[in-house]
Amino acid sequence: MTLNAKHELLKRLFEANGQPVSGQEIADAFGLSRTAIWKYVKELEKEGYEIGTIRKKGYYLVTVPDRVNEANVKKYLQTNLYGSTIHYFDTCESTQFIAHKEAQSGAPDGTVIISEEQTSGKGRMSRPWASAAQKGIWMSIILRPKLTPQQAPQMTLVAAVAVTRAIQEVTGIEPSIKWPNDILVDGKKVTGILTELQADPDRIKAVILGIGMNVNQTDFPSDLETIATSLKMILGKSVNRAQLIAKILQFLEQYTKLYETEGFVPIKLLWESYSNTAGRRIRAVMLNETIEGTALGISNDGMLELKLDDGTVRGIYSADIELRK
Ligand code: BT5
Repeated sequence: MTLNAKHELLKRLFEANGQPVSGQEIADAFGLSRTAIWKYVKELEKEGYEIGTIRKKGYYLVTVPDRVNEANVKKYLQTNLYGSTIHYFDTCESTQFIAHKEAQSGAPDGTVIISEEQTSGKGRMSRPWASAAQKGIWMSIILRPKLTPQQAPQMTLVAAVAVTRAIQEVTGIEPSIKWPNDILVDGKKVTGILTELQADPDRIKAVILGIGMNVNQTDFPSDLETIATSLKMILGKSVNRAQLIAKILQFLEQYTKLYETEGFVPIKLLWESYSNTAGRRIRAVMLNETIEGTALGISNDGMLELKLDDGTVRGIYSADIELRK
């Protein structure tokens, strides 16, 4: 990944661990004036970095803001493509809305929209999604996978596996996946995934993958108290959101590629190893019916297979699942 002068400045400030960094050296390396570098320093200050100056020596980093802006995320990013373009907002209605618009105007594969806060975050079927400022990861990723529209719903499961792996790697917490789009810890929801599609009948134009992760909340609105949790509430300490975002993007890129090249079976195996659904008695609430039975697992095309009490097996594409005792 090539860094521009601003990212290089930030990188050097981080690496210098509080020691001064020469603005002149960066200016020379990028063929810019010292004033141009000074303008980047001012931009970084606006983004919440506190930067000191020592005459003739340069700039040094005083404090880093807890922000999931482009520079902070890119510090941790280890992908080939995903996250190369990041659009960052302090606040917005929903990153999904922005991602849809960006996708329509031709945003490249792997473009990421991140916001510190959403005022109208949404779940499936336009349910509200609580997105407190600076406490979580509220992001949408524009993907242009080499898949058919029929294969697109399985991207939810690809994303669920990527998110689970990322949480494990960054925090050591072992979440479980509840089909199709919930990531749970101790039975409470820590992440929800929303997969939306722009497609022709035979061709995906874009998958808009929304990921909402509760990271550093210490409380929730009363209607969510019993069903939601955050990584901080589990660990007892704050988690670096930028690092988590970078890890999610890394696993998402890896598993999307795996799905494109090897099909759904390897994803299904990974998914089943993290799932808490298979083998459980569940109630599946769908738009026009509710059925109960034992979850057998998922089929090779991502359907949840449910064995009803009369022995028949039903495949379910989309439902709300209640895990029974
Ligand atoms: C989901 O829907 O779980 C998908 C959530 C996707 C949110 C992301 S954030 C970035 C992107 N931009 C958006 O606007 N959306 C995506 P669903 O399975 O329908 O779950 C919604 C239900 O979860 C709500 O009806 C609440 O009961 C509950 N809920 C709302 N906010 C929550 C939160 N922060 N944590 C846990 N549960 C929540």
